[in-house]
Formats: sequence, structure tokens, C-alpha cells
Amino acid sequence: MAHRSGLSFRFTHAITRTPANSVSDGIRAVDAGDPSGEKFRQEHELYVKALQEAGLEVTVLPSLEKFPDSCFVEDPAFCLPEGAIQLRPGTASRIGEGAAIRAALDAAFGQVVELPGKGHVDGGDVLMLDDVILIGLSARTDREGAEAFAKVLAEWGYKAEVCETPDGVLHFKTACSTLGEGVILATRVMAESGFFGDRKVVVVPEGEEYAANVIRVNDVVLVPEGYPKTLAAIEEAGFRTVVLPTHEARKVDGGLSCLSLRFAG
Ligand code: CIR
Repeated sequence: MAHRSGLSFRFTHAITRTPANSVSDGIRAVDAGDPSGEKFRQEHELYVKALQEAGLEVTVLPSLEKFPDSCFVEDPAFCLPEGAIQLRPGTASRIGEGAAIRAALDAAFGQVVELPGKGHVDGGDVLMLDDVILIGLSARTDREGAEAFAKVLAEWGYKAEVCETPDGVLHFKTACSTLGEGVILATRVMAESGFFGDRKVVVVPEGEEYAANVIRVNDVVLVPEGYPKTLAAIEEAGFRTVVLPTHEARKVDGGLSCLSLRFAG
């Protein structure tokens, strides 16, 4: 795959979904109290506004009470300039989210394919860089799914590499993000994993691991509120930042990347 400058952060469109009240039943590894649908929707509005201010046209899909985690639209699909891939999330309560987002994908893309086979991939395990797409195996993404996904990507001209997400990390991107221009933000464990080759890695200061999940959108990096050392490290590396509250998302292990599908239309 040839290096395509900006592939991982130059976007024109995004798809999001309004958090449902049922998000209080969302999956979480550790219970830190239920998120409130109402407070989550307030944070979500700020998120949508930030994407718009970064230059994106945002489609906001209606909430789906049937799927408590459905505001985390990054997991049931993956988008590229050539088209979209409908994924098969790797946990029972979320599998139906792939079909639920299909109409929105069909409306936005000329080409939409479903992940072939029976394996599972959560979009949160897929890190797009400008020259390679990393797919992390995790409790949600299995080898069968990762290999089927990599095959579709290869057919579309993209190089993919399959990696092992470290134990105890929900998704590959829970612990790392692209800042663009070849720079990665990652927790120390991920930074020392060898996944990133000789790329520059900004290491998230100890105790702020949640802030490893940020998103670069055009000229800014969206960063969760409450992580001053990480914010300073990103700014020192030369990036402009916008800080957003993610307190409700965090209660159900969600972060900034999980809340949108971003693509160049
Ligand atoms: C889940 O466990 O599936 C949701 N509560 C959180 C999903 C976060 N998504 C992501 O990291 N891409």
C-alpha cells in the first residue's frame, strides 16, 4: 500500500448515533455507576459540534433503545474512501448493530460489503495509519474475522497487519491513536509493543491511560477532558487540541474514537 498522506485524519464526513437511555445497561469491565442517557446526550452534542467545527458534515442517527451500546458506531463498521465494510461486533448484545447501521452506510457509500465468513471484528480494534491498517486481536476481534477483514482490505489495495492487543485492553484503540503526520499516541505498554515500528510515539503519562483514545480530525486533535499531562504532551508534539467531556462514555468503556465513523466522501 502506497503511503497516502492524510488518509488517517483528513475527513469530510462523519456518522454518529445519539445515545439511548438504555446506555445505562451498556457493557463495562468495571462498574463505576451507570451513565445517564440525558447527560450522555449533552456530551454527545458537544462532540458532534466539535466534528462540525473541524469541517465535517455529520449525520446523526436516531438513538436505538434496543442496543444499549449503539452510540459507539465505530464498532459495527469501517470506512474508507472506496467504500464501507459492515462488521460483525464480537459480543452478543452488539452483533445486531452491523445490520442496524447498514442503511446509513448504503446512503453514504457507493460500495458497502459485509465482513465475509463468521468471524468477528469490532471497529475499535482497527487503527488506520497512512501506510498500513493495524487490526488488533482482542476479546472482540478474532483471528477468523481479522483475516477476512484483511482480505477485503487487500482487495481494495490496503496493507493490513494483525497484532495482539495487550491483555486487559478492551480494544486496540483503547490504548493508542494516530495523531497524524506519522505520529502515534500510545500507552507505555502499547508503545513498547513493537507494533509501531520506527514511527514517533508520544507516550501517555502514567495514570492517564484513558486519554490514549483521541481523534485527529483535519487540523485538530480531540482530547478527553481531565487529562492535563496528555494534553500537554500532544500540544508539545505540535498538534492543536480541542478538549471534550467524555465522562458518561467512560463509564461504559467508551472514548472519543468510538463515537463516530469518520471518512472522506
Ligand atoms: C462495549 O463494551 O462494547 C461498549 N460499552 C464500549 C465500546 C467502545 N468502543 C470502542 O472502543 N471502539
